[in-house]
Amino acid sequence: MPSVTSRPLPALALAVCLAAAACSASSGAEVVGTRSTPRETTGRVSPAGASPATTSKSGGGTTSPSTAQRVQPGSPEGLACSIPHEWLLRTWRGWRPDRSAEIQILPKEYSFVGSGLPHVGPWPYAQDVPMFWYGPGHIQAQGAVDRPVTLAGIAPTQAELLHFDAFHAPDGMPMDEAIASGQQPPKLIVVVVWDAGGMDVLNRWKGAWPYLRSLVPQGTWYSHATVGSSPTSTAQMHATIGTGAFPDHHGIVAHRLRIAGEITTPWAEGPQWLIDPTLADLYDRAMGNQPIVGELATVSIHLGLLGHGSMWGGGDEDLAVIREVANAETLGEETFQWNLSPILEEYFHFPSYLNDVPGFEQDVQTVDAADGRIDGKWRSNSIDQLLQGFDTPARIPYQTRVLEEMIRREGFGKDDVPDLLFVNYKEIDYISHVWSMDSPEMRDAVAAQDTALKELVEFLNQQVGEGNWVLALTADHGSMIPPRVSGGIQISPTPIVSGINQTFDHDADSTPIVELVQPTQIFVNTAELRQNRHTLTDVSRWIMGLTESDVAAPGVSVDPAHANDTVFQAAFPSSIMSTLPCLPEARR
Ligand SMILES: [Ca+2]
Ligand SMILES: [Ca+2]
Ligand SMILES: [Ca+2]
Ligand SMILES: [Zn+2]
Repeated sequence: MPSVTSRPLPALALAVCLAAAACSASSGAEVVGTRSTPRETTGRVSPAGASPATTSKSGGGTTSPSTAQRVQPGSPEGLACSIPHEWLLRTWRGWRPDRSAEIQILPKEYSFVGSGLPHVGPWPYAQDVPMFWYGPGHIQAQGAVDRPVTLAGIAPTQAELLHFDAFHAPDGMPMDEAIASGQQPPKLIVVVVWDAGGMDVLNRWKGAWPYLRSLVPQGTWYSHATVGSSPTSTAQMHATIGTGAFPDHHGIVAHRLRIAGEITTPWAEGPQWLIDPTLADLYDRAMGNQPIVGELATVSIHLGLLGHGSMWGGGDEDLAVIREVANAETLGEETFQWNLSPILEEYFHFPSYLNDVPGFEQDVQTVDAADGRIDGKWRSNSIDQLLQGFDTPARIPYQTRVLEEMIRREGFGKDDVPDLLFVNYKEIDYISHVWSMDSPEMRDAVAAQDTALKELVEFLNQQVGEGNWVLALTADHGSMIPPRVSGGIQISPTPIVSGINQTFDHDADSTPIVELVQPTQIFVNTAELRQNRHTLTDVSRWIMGLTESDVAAPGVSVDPAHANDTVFQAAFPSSIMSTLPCLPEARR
């Protein structure tokens, strides 16, 4: 893990800022798409501090009278309305009253709650993603398109490519600009997710993806593509890609969610917490389950791309391949074999021959040799200690060969019934958490993904045939810019938990008020809070007072000049989002 210091070199921060699309987004004017529905109008944030609630006090001319009357500056409503509108909208789309946490917490930008460099929140570094469509004969060869789009637009775009009119995405709008006029359905659509491969990652390593760059003019590249909801973690964003719905509709709201009062994880019981059907669920069933539908991924939280398999009434057992540790302690824990957990095997089919695909040792050797010495190390990292090489970029060419074997053996794209294939590549995400997006390890990973993309395109041209397939490439979220570069600080959840319990819990029973602190949310035992005669607003106000010295993680030195600076931009009870005067979208 990179060491965390409290303050950066300003020059370095500026340099990364200039390189990153995200920074221009924060200072740019809002761009409103002409073809979006209200729910998806999105992409660029409005300038921070320009919202009605913050300008009302100084008599700013943009204040709407009704907003000024109804929101008190400094109140929870005032704080919520003071953050950029697009960030608030994303937060609302990511929240459900029955499943999500009770308090929203928004650290000041680039600071973060927790460890392992999370990529969770409404900020551009987490939200800005690549969105590229490619497929001669099906996709317009036009390069960049400006209209803002979100991940919820992928499923309805696939539906249009398939001429599948019965699919109505709850939230997303099709990316019509991408579709060539008069196109007929391709034999195969492949959706590829570079997990955590946001625009900041690609902009930081501009020279590492020459092949993708060379494809851009031959396809359609959305230069204002965002996730569209917050929190931004893997499970819910894969489900948004699959369903065309935001988490408030599809129900996979975060990596921790409440089901019947208990906090659990999204795929603990298989696909059943995913409320909406995916495009694949509905299209496959409508076609009599004749299409070949499958996903090659890493862990079960990636399966929101694919859907419910035979759990969806009338659906069949689609192909699903992951490599998850049984009863894993974290959602990302991987093992050596491709597999499916017993609960997933009830609804999906696992093609076991994929474990026989050879050549991984050679892939590891290539990574070892790339740094100039065959010494068991990838750069300075012991390959053995990185899941015997699977946590190095060696997994990328290997997984691509596994994918090709699956396409060949299962017959994806072989006949005229269009098929759907979904792929998650996880190496960029792993590197972002361990070495950061600013590391040379990340450069290696992006370069390996680019090489694998070339390999896949050439394979599909040969196997399925040029002009017979479409590829969509995106990311489920971005990666955190590390504190030494961004100037953000690490906020430890421990003093937040103990502080809330000490301040508000005096009834001397053994039930604490705080159930769980997450990067942008806090789960609260509201009954316990009520018994202590306190409210979520009381707790939110207390959070707003926390300073850098209050929340320092163990072993992190606090810059004395900033020790008394507060660390949160906003904290408010989640439920107020439904009635905020500054969020009319919530009342439509
Ligand atoms: Ca199916
Ligand atoms: Ca080496
Ligand atoms: Ca087919
Ligand atoms: Zn992810």
